[in-house]
Amino acid sequence: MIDVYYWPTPNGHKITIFLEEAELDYRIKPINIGQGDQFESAFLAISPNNKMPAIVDHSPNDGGEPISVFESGAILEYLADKTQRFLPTSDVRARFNVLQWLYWQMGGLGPMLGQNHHFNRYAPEKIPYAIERYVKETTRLYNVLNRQLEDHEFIAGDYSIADMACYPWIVPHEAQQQRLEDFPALKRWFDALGERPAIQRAYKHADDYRMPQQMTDAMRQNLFGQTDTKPSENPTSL
Ligand SMILES: N[C@@H](CCC(=O)N[C@@H](CS)C(=O)NCC(=O)O)C(=O)O
Repeated sequence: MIDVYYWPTPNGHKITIFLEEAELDYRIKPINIGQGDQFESAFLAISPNNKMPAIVDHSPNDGGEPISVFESGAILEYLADKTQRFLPTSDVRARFNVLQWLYWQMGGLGPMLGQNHHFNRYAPEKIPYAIERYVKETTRLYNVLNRQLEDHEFIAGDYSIADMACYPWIVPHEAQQQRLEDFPALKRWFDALGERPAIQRAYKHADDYRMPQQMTDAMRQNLFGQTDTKPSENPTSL
């Protein structure tokens, strides 16, 4: 059994996608990041960076004590190693082809699109320079992915953890001010992945854990207070 510390964000969806694709037994431990659950000490013991997702695998392959992993890229790699699926094991070229795209997602696509979301949707003031910077960077990254997908069915060889890592970040393309029609190969890949039953099952979890549409001040403080303690309970720390 695997416990998944989860909230329905792009990084959270990556993990439920893998677990559904591999049909592993798992249970969701919701971490309501608007409410500040990420600052609870029991969660910090698993995920010291106070961010979800994280997992605890209660039956690791070595038969030993439970293993906990934080950082979505590391979790995907762990699960791929555990199941020997969605990441080549012995072919070094194929393995690192997947890993280079996984780390491209972790170091580029995710953080940059996260800033796009922040300045477009959440920032209390609209800062044109910041919005333009991250929308343009999003477009550049979409073009990188589009070019890769022009002559590849999936991002890196067979369907892999690289696809699982990138897909959830393309789902909110409209909010990121992107038109998928401008990226035909990316659109073809995106539509094909959206048909996968495992991805559809993974996204169903989101229905159970919706954030309210309107962000309250306390939610804002918990999400963007930039402290490592629960800021909504200590507003003077802001
Ligand atoms: N690099 C991390 C990023 C995780 C991340 O940014 N999680 C966000 C939600 S998508 C979070 O937990 N935010 C809560 C906070 O910053 O307090 C990963 O890929 O796991």
